[in-house]
Amino acid sequence: MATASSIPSQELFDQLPKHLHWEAYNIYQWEGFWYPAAVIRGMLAFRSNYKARCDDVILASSLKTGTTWLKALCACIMDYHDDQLSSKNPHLVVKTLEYEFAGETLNPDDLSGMPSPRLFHTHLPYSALPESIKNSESKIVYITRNPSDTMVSGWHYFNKILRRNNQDPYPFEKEYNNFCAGVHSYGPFFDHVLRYWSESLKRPNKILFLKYEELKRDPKGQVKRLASFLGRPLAGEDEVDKVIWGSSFERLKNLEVNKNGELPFGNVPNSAFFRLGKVGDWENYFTAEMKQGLDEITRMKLEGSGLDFES
Ligand code: PAP
Repeated sequence: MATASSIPSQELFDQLPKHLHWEAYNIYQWEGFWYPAAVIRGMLAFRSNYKARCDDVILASSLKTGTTWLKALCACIMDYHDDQLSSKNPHLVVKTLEYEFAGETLNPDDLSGMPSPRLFHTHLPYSALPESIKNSESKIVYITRNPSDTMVSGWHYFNKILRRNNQDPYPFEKEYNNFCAGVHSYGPFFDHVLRYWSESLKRPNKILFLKYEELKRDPKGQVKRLASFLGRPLAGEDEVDKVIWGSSFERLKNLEVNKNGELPFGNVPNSAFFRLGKVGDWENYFTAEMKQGLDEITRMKLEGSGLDFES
């Protein structure tokens, strides 16, 4: 197996464009996107070792766009008699593959021994996925969120996990500028979103494209759409309601495991994934100029794509 640690060397990273992320660690530009070194190693091991099955389901998202919610929703839909979420954080129920490969906590034998259908997640952009995922019948569900709320959510998250020792919060404006420039983990945000969007238009049976705001506005309609796409149509309104409640922010945030637990990698507190869970919190942080600036970038990037965001 090409292990995560065997590729690539630090010398190779030293030759890549790099950026000091949150005064904490470097992120590197690789094939057009920015990642920490461990994620690049994990991505390469994932690519060389993952063999997709036709009934795999891969959830995909950039950071802070609804990953935790989508993991919980799909866990409820695919496994709703066995409520794993009551005792496990959604990130342990549905694992993010490049992190597992980076930590060498998953190997090809574990993967091949898993019963079907397998449910996984990745933050990788479409272009970086293993060929076997792109070319097989396996399904992909992508979730995105309006860029302003995504940026604000990320600023809170990294303040919580990277600025623990009574440090001042990272300057909001700096993070805003990095986000707008696309220099952030798994960024540029718009390149990430647009490729999944265009693939979902080309192959709607392969890729389902969801928006955080639509899920908030019409949870019943979106949950039914998701369940049908996964080949698990829900029998009646009761089942739809069970999925909505089972994966809801209010329920998950208040579970003991998410109030006090920690993820095994990086000592990330589970509570860091449940902050506010609302649409429009950007209003409490952005100046009028900031909103105008990011809206203008959004308009330019999305022009002609048919995609839009609600904020
Ligand atoms: P990740 O990419 O690091 O896994 P992700 O789950 O995408 O993070 O983003 C976290 C955001 O989703 C948080 O948003 P906020 O900062 O604006 O509050 C978090 O509160 C929100 N979130 C987590 N779980 C749910 C849920 N079940 N329903 C709605 N929003 C949720």
